[in-house]
Amino acid sequence: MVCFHRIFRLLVCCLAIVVAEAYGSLAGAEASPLTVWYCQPAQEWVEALPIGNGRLGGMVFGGVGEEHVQLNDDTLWASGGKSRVNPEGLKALPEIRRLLFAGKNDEADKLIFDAMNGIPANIKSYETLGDLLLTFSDGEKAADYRRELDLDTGIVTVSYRIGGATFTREFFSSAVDQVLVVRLTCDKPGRVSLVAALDRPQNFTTEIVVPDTLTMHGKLNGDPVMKYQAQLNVVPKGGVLSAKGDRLVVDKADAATIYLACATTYRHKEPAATCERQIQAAVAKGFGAIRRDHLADYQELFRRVKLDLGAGPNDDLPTDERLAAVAKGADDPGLAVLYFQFGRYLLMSSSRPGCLPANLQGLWNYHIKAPWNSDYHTNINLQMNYWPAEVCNLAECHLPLIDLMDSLVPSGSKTAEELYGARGWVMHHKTDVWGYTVVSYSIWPMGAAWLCQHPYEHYLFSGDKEFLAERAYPLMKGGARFLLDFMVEAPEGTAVAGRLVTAPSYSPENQFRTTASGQRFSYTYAATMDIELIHDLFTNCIEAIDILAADMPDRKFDGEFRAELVGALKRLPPLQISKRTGALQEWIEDYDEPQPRNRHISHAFGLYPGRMITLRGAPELAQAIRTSLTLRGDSCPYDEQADPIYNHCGWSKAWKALAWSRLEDGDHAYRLFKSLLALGTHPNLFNSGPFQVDGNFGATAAIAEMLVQSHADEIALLPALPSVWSNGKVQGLRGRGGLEVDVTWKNGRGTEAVLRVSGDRLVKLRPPKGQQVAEVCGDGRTVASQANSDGTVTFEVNQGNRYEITLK
Ligand code: FUC
Repeated sequence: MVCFHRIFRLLVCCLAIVVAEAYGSLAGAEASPLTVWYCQPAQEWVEALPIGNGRLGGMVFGGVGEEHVQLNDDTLWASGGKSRVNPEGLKALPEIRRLLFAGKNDEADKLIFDAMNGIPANIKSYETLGDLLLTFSDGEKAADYRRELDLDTGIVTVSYRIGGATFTREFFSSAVDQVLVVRLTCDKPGRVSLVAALDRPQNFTTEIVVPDTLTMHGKLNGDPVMKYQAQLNVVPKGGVLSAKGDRLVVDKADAATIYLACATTYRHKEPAATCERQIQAAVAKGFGAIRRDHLADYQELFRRVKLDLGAGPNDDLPTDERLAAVAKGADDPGLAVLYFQFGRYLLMSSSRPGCLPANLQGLWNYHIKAPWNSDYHTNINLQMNYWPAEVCNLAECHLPLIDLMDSLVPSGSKTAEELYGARGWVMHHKTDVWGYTVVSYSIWPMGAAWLCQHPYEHYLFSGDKEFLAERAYPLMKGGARFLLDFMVEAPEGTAVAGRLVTAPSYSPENQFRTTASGQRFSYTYAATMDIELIHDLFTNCIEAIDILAADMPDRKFDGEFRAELVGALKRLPPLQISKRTGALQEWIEDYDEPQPRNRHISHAFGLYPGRMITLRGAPELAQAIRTSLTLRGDSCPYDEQADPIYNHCGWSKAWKALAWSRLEDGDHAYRLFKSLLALGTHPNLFNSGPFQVDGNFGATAAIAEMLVQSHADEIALLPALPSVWSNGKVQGLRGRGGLEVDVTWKNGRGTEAVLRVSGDRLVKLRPPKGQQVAEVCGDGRTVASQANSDGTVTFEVNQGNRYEITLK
């Protein structure tokens, strides 16, 4: 049968093109809507614009007389030396458990603190590389100033006019050529004059090596081994290049290109030689070719996803003014699009294959000792960094995280054995690039279990069985193996006697009060999040085993391990719903909560990012977690007494927005997103408090989750569409099972969707609330589909095909 809807749409589309040609396009022809821009230079670091190629980053301030680019290299981590397990830990473990089960929490807490902390008990900081400083002789006064980051090109541009001359600077970090590039031009000849210098807060030496080459090198803070080297070359067009002290001077050139390279001993035996090689190659290749290759590489990733939420009254305002308007209550759909694409930009810029994963600040950090060391926190923050990776079509940017996990397995296995007498691998709530897996102040041996969700998700989205067999499953199996050994049977007298439980157990960064003493405690047994994490990992492992077994000649694979997992799953305690409040309990016992508005929502793991609590699969639990989220509220105090700047916790709002999206309450999810924009966003769109990139990534994932979901064995279209986004279109989001999804909606109702599929399979599609699927077309023909009683339709799709779905 021919698809009539499709023909009708084609006609409408042709008509629209004719009308647009006649009257001119409605979209402004000048600035790309995907531009973050300002009318003034940055005064503060959180106003500067980030660039990055996954490892080499910069923050561009854009001053007229003084340009400042703060620099980062992803490997600039001071090493803490080899970390060790506390030798007292394993001996103390049985006693700690006995005390916890007996409700003697104060004694347990003390023993945990004395016996379990790793040596050293903390890690060292990720450090700034320093600063590139350019001084211009034309003074500060300029007209028509503009500073922008075009997300469609990954290029920051600063432009201004002095007298009759227009000056333009371009900045980008090339993933192809591994150099950071600055291009300085003027539309009048001989007007580019500057002095270039490198600087650092401490531990550095700068020198001119040959007349066009400036280097900076040194060691890291208190570090015996790590050395870094940066090299800067200036290539002027016309004019004169000279050296003065440790600075390069360009006089009266028509244009100049600056190349900056950096290498450290983390990856390179001879960092200086690496820099020299990279710079020589860049100079030989030339600016035009480097820029062209950067664009090709960058746009191949960036342009995979398009989002349009319709026009708004503030579309033509600079970004800081748009943010200020949102803070006063305005809705700005275009700013939401910008924020979403900025999140994708940040991931592409801080996490490319072969680089280290995005840390707490992504790649960008101006400190020697950063807030929380700009490290990897694995009790929410690192995972959140990667929530947009798959759904927002940047799957390769996920790989650095999986590489980091591989690198943690040797030390994580040692820690498992020495601290818990367990097989498999474990890590706690912090790590660095040096394999830190021991306890750092809180015993939370669930870091590996949570991280193990990531390689499995990478498989689920792609369907790449080789990746599943060779990379994902071994990591997951090791994580599960640890938990099987770590869990113990809850003794008589406890709330869940006879069940398998974690002990000690901790619900990240929250505390409870037991009725017995009224004192606050952190440690217990079987915190809800542990049960959810274990359920997730074990279920994923069982699924993975079955998938891999299906391809074996005898259909057998890891059968004994599978049986162990199935047995343990049956013995996990059920999640508990409070008889007092109807909320999902955060702990196994219905403890009193001294911080009812705590920013963490660890027990919501099962809802997002987990799959244990789905709206239709587990309605009672879904209702209970809805109650928990309601009680928790939408603000997220870090600490009631702390400086309010710490209290915006963007990551917490982003997580809550994701949870409400999974509960299909788009307006509530949007409220949280808006509050994150209004209260938790710096002028440069970085997530605020002390900058943490997790909030950016979490909110990016939340926007995707409002539009398309695929966690409950179905593709749900517009499951949590906020009412303010009544018209829009998204293209290129990914769904689990090798799908790419486009959806268009008008007046709050879906009109059509497109699926591109990379494998033969059955698709179960859930239309937006109150709507139905009118027709599914593949190759211009109607595809037979079956309507299910739960409102979904099921149809078969074939590899490489495109399916058009009409909604009614
Ligand atoms: C966790 C959070 C804090 C902060 C830190 C980096 O400890 O509880 O709010 O985000 O990570």
